Amino acid sequence: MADQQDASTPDAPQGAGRPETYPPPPELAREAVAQPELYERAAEDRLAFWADQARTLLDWETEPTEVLDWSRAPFARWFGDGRLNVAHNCVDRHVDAGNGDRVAIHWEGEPGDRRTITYAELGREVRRAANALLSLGVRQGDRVALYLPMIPEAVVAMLACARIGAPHSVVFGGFSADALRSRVDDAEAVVVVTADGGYRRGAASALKANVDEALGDPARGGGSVRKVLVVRRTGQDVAWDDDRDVWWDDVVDGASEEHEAPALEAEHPLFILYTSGTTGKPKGILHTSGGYLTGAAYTHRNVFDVHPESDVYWCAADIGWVTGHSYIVYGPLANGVTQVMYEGTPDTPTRERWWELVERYGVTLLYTAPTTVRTFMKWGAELLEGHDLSSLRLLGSVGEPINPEAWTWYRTHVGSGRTPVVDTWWQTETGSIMISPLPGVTTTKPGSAQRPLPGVSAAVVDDAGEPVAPGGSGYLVLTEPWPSMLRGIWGDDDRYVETYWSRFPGRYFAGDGARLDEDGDVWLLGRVDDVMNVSGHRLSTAEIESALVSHPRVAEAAVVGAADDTTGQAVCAFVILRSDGADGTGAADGEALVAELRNHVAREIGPIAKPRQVLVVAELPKTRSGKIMRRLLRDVAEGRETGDVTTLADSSVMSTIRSGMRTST
Ligand code: 6R9
Repeated sequence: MADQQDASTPDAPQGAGRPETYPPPPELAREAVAQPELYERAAEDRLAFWADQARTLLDWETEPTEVLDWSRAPFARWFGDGRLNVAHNCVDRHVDAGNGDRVAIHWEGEPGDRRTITYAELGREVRRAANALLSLGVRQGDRVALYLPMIPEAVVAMLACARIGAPHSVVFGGFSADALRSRVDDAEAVVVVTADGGYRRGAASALKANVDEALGDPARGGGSVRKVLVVRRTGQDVAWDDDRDVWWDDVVDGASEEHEAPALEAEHPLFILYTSGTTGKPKGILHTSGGYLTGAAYTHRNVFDVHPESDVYWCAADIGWVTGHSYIVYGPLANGVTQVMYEGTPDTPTRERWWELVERYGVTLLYTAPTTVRTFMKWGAELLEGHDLSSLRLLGSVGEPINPEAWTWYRTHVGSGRTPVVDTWWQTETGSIMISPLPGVTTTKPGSAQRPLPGVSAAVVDDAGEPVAPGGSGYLVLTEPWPSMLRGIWGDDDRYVETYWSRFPGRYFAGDGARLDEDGDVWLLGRVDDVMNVSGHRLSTAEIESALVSHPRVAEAAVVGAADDTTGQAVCAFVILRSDGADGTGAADGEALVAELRNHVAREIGPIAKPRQVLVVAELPKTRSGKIMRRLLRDVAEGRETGDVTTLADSSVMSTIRSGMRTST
């Protein structure tokens, strides 16, 4: 394949007959922040290693002498006698160290408006916002819900909450009024910070209107929310309740710039972030201060090889997800790096928007999701060709397994065939990256997240909880507590114990399937509910999707296991074709192509994996964070009514798929 040849030009992949691997570029190996002895130090004394990270990466008002208190396992306390202020660590201390003029955020709105914010300016804005929240009656320990677009005020609001010790609960701006209501209610938030709207795909979304709907008629009372603080972003008309609503401009701009950051206990709650579980009710994942910030700063620094004086970092996530929390706000700012923040979608106004941003700001480190990489693949590499992407030196991936084709395309076309790609596995619950290559140390292997980071202990175990041997597959568990681990599920201790610590007592059950290869590297196989069992063989949806995407006609694929009378489950595949497909004519569509794709999978993985059905579709149902909702595809494959579609980014996708199927049969 052309892609692979390109990938091998600057540094030849190692090994013949095995998957291609890429050793770190020699200069990076010499100069990277993380060197091989990091693994040795962590292995020698894990707790001393973490204590050392906490002390060296963070500024403590009272340095901790305790490391881990696991006496009430699985409820952990890390650095329990330490005191610090998270916002001080993310902003003020960089100004105190003489770096106030360093750009913290190069922000770009979707319509093209720009703001450059230095650490000194960010500090003033955070202190003003902290005073404004206090003036609205927010007290230490009160929860504040944030429902905002990707604008600097989102970062400011999070840090202002952190500064005064009011845990925030960020609700993704694409969520509905219903979703917002249930999260506000569960956390009993006293203030909601929102905006009139935000820009996405050329249109202004209606955030304030959703807040109004979520909170209902204030006259009825009953809810916990006392004030709604509204940032003016789009200027659109909004309904207004004089008693409840206040403009950000009115209360923040005029507030004092003076605010003494209180030293809070290391275990003071920092935020709640809701994530979906296997049941309908979202789980409020609770993170606290000292351990979380240690994990975020440590992983950001070492996985992205951060050099704050020279790097320009861009994490293209939304602050509504944990990736935005740990790798837009807390990790990067704790490390004092300069970053790019972008409000909108990659195709507005053109499909070259990202590459213009990389060029304009000289982005050196880029972190995004496989689904985005595959979208760029679908659009075609030509779109990148007119852009100078030579500033990029490291690429990261997160959110789902990245198939080797997408990994290789990312490295070849975005990374000009020379940058390391780090595939980072972690979860809302883990708070920070757990499994990932270290860019100056690890010889990377497309498609594998490879090894637990120094200080992290993971294993792949079978049904009985026994570690599998190299070559085996099973369940991913974390075998020792870690500083940025969740401290619980908000208001539901039993569910915390039950969900994460009961399947394999004493170990954290991640809910992901994984395989260990012959080298002992970890390959994530998707959620265990996405692992299929076909005639007694364990097959991963991700593995078959990867095989499908390796076919030149396929841009994206989603595979589900559908009930089958003979084989237990059967493989059912949904594929989107590439617009720049091999023959370009679409002539081989229809039955011939379906047969070809089925055979292709059989060739790539084995006849057992051959899909029973391949359905060509125009779109796949995805959550707003880009995860394919296989549950809905399973409904289609099994001929059922589609279940709850409220978390879909585009709720019309399912009817498109169904009507497409009707016309094709
Ligand atoms: C950070 C984030 C967590 C789930 C996780 C897993 C999947 C995340 C992955 C990955 C394979 C990776 N996941 N990173 N799977 N390789 N590099 O995405 O958090 O939204 O809580 O999702 O995402 O299935 O269990 P969250």
